[in-house]
Amino acid sequence: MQKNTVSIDTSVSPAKIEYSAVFNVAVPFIDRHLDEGRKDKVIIRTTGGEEVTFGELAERVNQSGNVLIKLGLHSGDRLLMMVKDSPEFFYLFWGAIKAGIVPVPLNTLLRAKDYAFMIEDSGAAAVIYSPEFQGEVEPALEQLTTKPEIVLLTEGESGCFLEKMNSADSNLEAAPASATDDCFWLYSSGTTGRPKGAVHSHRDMIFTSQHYGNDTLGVRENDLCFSAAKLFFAYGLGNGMTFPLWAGASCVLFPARPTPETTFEVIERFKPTLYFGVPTLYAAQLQALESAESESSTPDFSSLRMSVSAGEALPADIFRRWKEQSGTVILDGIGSTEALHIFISNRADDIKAGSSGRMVPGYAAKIVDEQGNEVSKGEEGRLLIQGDSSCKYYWNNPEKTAATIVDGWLNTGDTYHQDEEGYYVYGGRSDDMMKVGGIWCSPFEIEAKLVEHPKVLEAAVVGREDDSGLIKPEAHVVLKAAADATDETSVELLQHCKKGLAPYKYPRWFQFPAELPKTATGKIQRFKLRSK
Ligand code: 3UK
Repeated sequence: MQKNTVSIDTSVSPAKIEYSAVFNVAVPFIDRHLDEGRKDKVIIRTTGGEEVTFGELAERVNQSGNVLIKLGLHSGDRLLMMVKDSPEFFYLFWGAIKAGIVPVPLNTLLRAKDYAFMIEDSGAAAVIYSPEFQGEVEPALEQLTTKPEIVLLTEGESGCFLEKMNSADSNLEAAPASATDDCFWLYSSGTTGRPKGAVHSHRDMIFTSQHYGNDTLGVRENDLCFSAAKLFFAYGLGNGMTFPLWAGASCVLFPARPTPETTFEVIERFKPTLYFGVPTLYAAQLQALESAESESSTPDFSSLRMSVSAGEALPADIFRRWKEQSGTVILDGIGSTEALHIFISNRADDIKAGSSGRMVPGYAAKIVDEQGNEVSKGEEGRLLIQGDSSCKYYWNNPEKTAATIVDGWLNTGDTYHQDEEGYYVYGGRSDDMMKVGGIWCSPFEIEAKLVEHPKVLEAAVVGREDDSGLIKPEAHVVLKAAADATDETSVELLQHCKKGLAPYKYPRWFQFPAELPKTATGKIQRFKLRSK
């Protein structure tokens, strides 16, 4: 048997990571724990009351890999997963990787049209989904002329994936790969709304888990991680799965929608040590905490040693209020799907509220002007980063790959500057994309939906700050008949958007101008509509 090892030298900073020539990342993430004596330790707890030990996980991953092979999947085939946060997410993801199959977890908030595109774009050989998402996945499959060979529910009917796993062999040899071979993909939204499959290698999850998970957050065996951000999101995938796995720690999985009430319940019941949220959720949680009748209704946050935020910039005011309410600091850090996780971050011993912090060890950054020259300290420019967790390319999209990965540097599309103390400060997107609740939201997609409405002539959507300083979509709509500019029309348009778009994408405000600002060539000037 060829050896499959990774060695980490932590006596240097950043830690030096070396891989054997033959390397499958499922071995150090899953099987290593058996050799290190964690067979009976619980890795996964669920709000449904399930507990999975490292020993059971290793067996289930093998069974899952064996089912995928028996279903006819081959090395390099794509397995699209619309799967809720649950143990089977782990089984499918790692079973695929161990068997040489490429898992592609998808955002479970998307609509049939989005899934149809991704199934086609990825050339998926298999689609496996939780029954909760049947209502969007099945119409997507119906729209396609060529369907994936394998379409299965995870659970809930005879012949489902979990049932097949029960009778599968629980031994599986890891498929031979290398540290830089394609391992898994994550779809990232583009400015035109057409998502791009970011292809990640075997080494990428090790790089993020070691440099950010272990070395920046200090995740250790006695930690319990709770990520309100779901596993399909690169942020949640690290927080809720790869960091606890890498450190031999544990996680708690919660499949439903995170709200202030539900997240507080999970914190009280499971007593996590690390909590991961996004700014919008922190804002909603604070509103609930600050309007609570008495102190006795404040949840018990004493188990938390730290909170973490990413996805969009965390306003300094939210940092301050959360510390007051929960007693913990929030570490804000910027990450991306392409970089896989956070590459600039605050640290427990080095925080500047309102900034993204400093470089995570192992990553490099430069801030450049339009010509690609580095700007001087304090000046704004485009942020480029480098690190061994960066995706190799976008599937089926050489133009976007060439525009995003230039000479080994990843163009984040973000404007940044470094302040006099060296902290990185976010200055906005270099394009028109918005982050809403930590998830990408393309103005073009909402505009396209609005113009479908019979009363609408044209529309422009921009980000506008709400009362908490967080960005939400605002629609500027030119109506066919000026007399329709009423509250009733706003309600109608709102219903129309909610029906056809992912739930976080509807406009929160409607304006009815007589016309939209445009360039000579007819391009809408969104920057002129943004609130000053
Ligand atoms: C923005 C931030 C300011 C920024 C992500 C943590 O968000 C993640 O990935 P996405 O691909 O979006 C990436 C873009 O989101 N952004 C993210 N975090 C911050 N802006 N401050 C922040 N702290 O525009 C970036 O380019 O959805 C976050 C870990 C993994 C991730 N994928």
